[in-house]
Amino acid sequence: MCIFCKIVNREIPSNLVKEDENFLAFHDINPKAPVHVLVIPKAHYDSFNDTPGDVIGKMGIFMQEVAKEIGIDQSGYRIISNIGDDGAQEVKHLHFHILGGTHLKWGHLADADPKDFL
Ligand code: DGP
Repeated sequence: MCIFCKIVNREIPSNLVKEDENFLAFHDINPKAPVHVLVIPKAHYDSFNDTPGDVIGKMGIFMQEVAKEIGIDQSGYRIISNIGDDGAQEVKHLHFHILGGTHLKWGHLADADPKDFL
């Protein structure tokens, strides 16, 4: 069983932010911003690639509610889902990162010089 399924089953503790019948939101163990919340479906899907559209849609509504409840909906935030090897996905259970609580930087994300992409 994957680590996020264990969080769903309460076999591993998490710092919970919000829960409904389909989804969980909890604080990331290794925060990259003052606010760093992970949102996962209770059902296991390996990544965004494998997840039905209706689940993604419901997750979107749930994430809007999370952003409002943690008070970052007006100040702004970023949602990221890492997918597969090139996406640097570590945990193979669909999750979205909600990042905020400060003005986030935006820069190039690859090791190579951006000029090489042109
Ligand atoms: P990624 O798969 O690279 O999109 O990121 C996985 C994230 O999950 C990473 O930011 C750290 C977080 N994480 C991994 N294990 C745990 C855990 O047991 N508890 C919590 N709260 N977060 C975890």
